[in-house]
Amino acid sequence: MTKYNRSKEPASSEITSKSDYISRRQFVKAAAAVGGLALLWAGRPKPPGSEVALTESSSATGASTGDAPQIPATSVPTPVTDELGMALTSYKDVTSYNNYYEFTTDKTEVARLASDFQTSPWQVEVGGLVRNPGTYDIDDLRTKFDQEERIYRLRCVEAWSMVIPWLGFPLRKLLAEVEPTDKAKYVRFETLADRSQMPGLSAPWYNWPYVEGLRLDEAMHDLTLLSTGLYGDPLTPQNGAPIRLVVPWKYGFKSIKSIVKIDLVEEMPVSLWMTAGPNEYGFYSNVNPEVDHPRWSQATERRIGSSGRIPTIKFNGYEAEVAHLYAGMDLTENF
Ligand SMILES: Nc1nc2c(c(=O)[nH]1)N[C@H]1C(S)=C(S)[C@@H](COP(=O)(O)O)O[C@H]1N2
Ligand SMILES: [Mo]
Repeated sequence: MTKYNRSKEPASSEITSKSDYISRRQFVKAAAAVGGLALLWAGRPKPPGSEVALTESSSATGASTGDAPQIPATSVPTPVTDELGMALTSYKDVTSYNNYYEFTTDKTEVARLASDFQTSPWQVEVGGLVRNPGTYDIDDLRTKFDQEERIYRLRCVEAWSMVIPWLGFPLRKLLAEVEPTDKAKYVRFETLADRSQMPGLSAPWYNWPYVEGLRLDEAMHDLTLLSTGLYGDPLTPQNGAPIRLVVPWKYGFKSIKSIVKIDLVEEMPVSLWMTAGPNEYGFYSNVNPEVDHPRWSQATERRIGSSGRIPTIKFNGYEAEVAHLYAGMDLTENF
């Protein structure tokens, strides 16, 4: 699997050493082998100059390459940034600044409180309005479906964001396996709720278990991922091990962690956040800089690991891929 430099990646123009060069070549090979990443990158619009140069001679120093092997350049970029040229958030930040209310509402304490969370054995029950209900072991899910790498922006409703290289497989592959019936219109997801392991469950003002939902067409979209890892490793407990949803064009809370149950249903599921604050958190929760949260603006965001604020992009930058799902809908009404 891809070998990542887990600290903040230098800009490609700063990379000069041969060992970096070689490890970056291995990156490219791994990415190409995995396939998903290469395809994802190849198919997406790139701003001018965002292409990562892969030949040593193109490094900014112009230093002699000596007897370095001359490997031909390839058009497959290494996973240093997302497709918009935004740097990956460091592994440390991704795994130490987390929202996981079953453990605590203190983002910097989740990792510690979740460190002993039992994520094996683990089963996911898939049922409801399907022809082939089934209980899947996490190990079977990992081997049954090819694990792809997907670099996605994660935009929390609280107006901070990250760029994360996930591992996983599209949810649509699992849904195809269980065969939703014609009656199925929505997918409902549920997180484990184990009071012996999750101290945050003692907060009585949340309607546990954590529940989330998607419309069936949103769930079938190729961007919608069931993630089992990040930075080439299995998920850490604080990031939702052993399996969590990632829906990159929606606010982060839709990306439900540590899933134990997936049901195909006819009615729109009521999520934990819809119950907690119906005026603040809607079912759709698409990232939208034009619709403010009642208590703060959604026009800008704080990228973790950087200073200052950057503009928030409609649908978190995935508008070309997903806007058609909401054609004719009032996105202020359906927030
Ligand atoms: N079960 C569960 N899933 C959850 C949450 C949670 O508290 N419980 N928090 C959500 C929120 S608000 C965000 S922003 C993301 C954070 O994911 P990360 O910690 O992997 O960055 O997880 C989401 N999934
Ligand atoms: Mo969030």
